[in-house]
Amino acid sequence: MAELSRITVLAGGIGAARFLAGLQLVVPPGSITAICNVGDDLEWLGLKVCPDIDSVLYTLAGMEGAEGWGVRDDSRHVLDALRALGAESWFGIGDIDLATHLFRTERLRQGASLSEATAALVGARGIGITVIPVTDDPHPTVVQTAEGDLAFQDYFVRRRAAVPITGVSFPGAATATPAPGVVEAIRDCDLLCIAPSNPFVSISPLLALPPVAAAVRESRGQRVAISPIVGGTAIKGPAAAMLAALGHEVSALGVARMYAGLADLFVLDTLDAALVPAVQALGMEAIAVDTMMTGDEGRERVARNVLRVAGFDV
Ligand code: FO1
Repeated sequence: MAELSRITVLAGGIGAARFLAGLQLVVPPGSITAICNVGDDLEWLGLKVCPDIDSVLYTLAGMEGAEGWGVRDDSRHVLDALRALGAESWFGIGDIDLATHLFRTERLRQGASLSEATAALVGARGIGITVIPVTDDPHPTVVQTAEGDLAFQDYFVRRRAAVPITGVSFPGAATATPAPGVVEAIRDCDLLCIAPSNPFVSISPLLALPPVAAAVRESRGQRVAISPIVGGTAIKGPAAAMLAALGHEVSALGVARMYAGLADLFVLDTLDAALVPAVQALGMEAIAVDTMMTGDEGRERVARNVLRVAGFDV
């Protein structure tokens, strides 16, 4: 069995957060680094909101909301008061969640980078995993639709992902540079996981930074991608609809095609075991295991399954 002292996870929001929560139950949290998407970030009434980073932090702290984002049982007094003032209220910020955005924005205003502000939040929440935004620079995801280009949250929350999409782009990718530690964490790990996150709007924004894609290609770690699509549907979010809209097969195989050359092993759900030979034909190993992360038990089981099939003893 290979030695496992450094695990790096390329992470979007909710799916990645659940996978990381499982991992931290199985290996020492200090051995895990999450590289987080910032393409979903938005400015909300002057505050910097980072939904994917926050989903990861709240989940690792055991305080995530029922939908996987925001804070469990949070109140919305501030949002209600803003609505009464006639302010924009389509983005559902809760009162406890608001403290995170105030804290982060104040740190940024004082001159901290996003990765420094994130590290401060990680420390304050007592989280043992290292969480790094992929970049400290602006790197938004733009969704191209029949109605024109939309910022990600404009598409996803304001328009309820109901506008037909024609593409996704990352206009900041040409100038954004990876945050400190990102390239090293990807290149110098024992295991590099591509979390079960949306390939278009969670993982592609990370890979859109050329040094990040190069580090994935050069990583000395075993590279394992976990399918976010099970039985032709997404566990969470618009991944299946995006695969269809952008001309991909709506299946784990459709996702595997996007990761050909970037992963050594593709993990798919037992429900999709029949796709194993087709994934292997893409030039990577493929193994079907239970990938359903229901409850703490499910998250731990999936983490153990992934580590086991990747050849690590846990
Ligand atoms: N998702 C929604 O569907 N509606 C919301 O009002 C909403 C608010 C929100 C506030 C803070 C936060 O961190 C996440 C929030 N999300 C909301 C989730 C978010 O839009 C997406 O889940 C991610 O960006 C996709 O990974």
